[in-house]
Amino acid sequence: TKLTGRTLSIIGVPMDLGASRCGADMGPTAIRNAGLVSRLEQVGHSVKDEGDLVVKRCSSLSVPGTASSLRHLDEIAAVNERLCEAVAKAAGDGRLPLVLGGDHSIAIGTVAGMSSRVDKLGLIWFDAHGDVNTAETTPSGNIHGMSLAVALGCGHPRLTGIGGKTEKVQPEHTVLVGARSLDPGEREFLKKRGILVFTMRDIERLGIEEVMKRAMDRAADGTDGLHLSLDLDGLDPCEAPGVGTPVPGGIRLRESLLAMELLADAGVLRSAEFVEVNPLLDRQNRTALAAVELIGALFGEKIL
Ligand code: 6HN
Ligand code: MN
Ligand code: MN
Ligand code: MN
Repeated sequence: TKLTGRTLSIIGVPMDLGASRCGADMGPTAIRNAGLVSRLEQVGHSVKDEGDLVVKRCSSLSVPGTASSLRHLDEIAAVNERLCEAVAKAAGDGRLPLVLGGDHSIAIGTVAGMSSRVDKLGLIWFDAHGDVNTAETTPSGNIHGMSLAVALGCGHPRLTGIGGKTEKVQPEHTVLVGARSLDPGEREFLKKRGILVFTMRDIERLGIEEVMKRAMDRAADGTDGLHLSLDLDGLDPCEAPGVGTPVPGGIRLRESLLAMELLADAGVLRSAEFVEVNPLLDRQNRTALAAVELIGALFGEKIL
């Protein structure tokens, strides 16, 4: 899968129901406004912008979240069903799906759609968080903190039932990069399944190049290519402040750009999503601009 001259399908998912703070629903607009399509066309890709999925507005974002209650389950399941179909259609037609979020609950639909088209899908989850909570472990009831668990086949049946098989990706082909905020139940989940996790400490000690090499070894070896699910809160909040759950001490923009370039060079990418851009919390559209820089690098932009 060479990355120049591809046809990309951009699919926006203006959803913030999976998060506790409002505003990630404006992420796709902010990322497009930061110049996304022209950047991709300059690299030589042809771009089909499929627009945004329709997401119901919810006036009651304050629906309380408690352990074992999943906030906005019905609407999030419905949106992800449609996203799954849109992604599967794009990939089935030979286009590379590029999904714009929206909160991270949309990874449920993206991964489901890709796993219906790709026999063995690898997964790199770039995030400050683990997103492997379930109804039993969630501290918030927010589904954006559960989407990786769902992709691995664990969670509410309304969510794991989307798309064909329950387990969309295997734990041995799943890698977390940038982790620095894991809930107690998430640590247990990750350890029990032997999921490879590169914490900030690992990135600091090994360097992002070595981390990405090892991550790709796991996610791309013995698979038919990989999906990149990139949560902008994986970056340091000083460079990507427009996110709902910022955690200090993150990956620098320049390191993230190198990570994207290494993925581009490896030629193993089948799909990507950029999530959690929240323009209401951003400064000067910085986070959306960072997303566009990262997408440019991921799709083969070269400095020289
Ligand atoms: N994200 N672990 C926390 C929770 O509520 O489950 C935070 C989740 C953040 C999710 O940023 O995609
Ligand atoms: Mn809202
Ligand atoms: Mn996160
Ligand atoms: Mn996330």
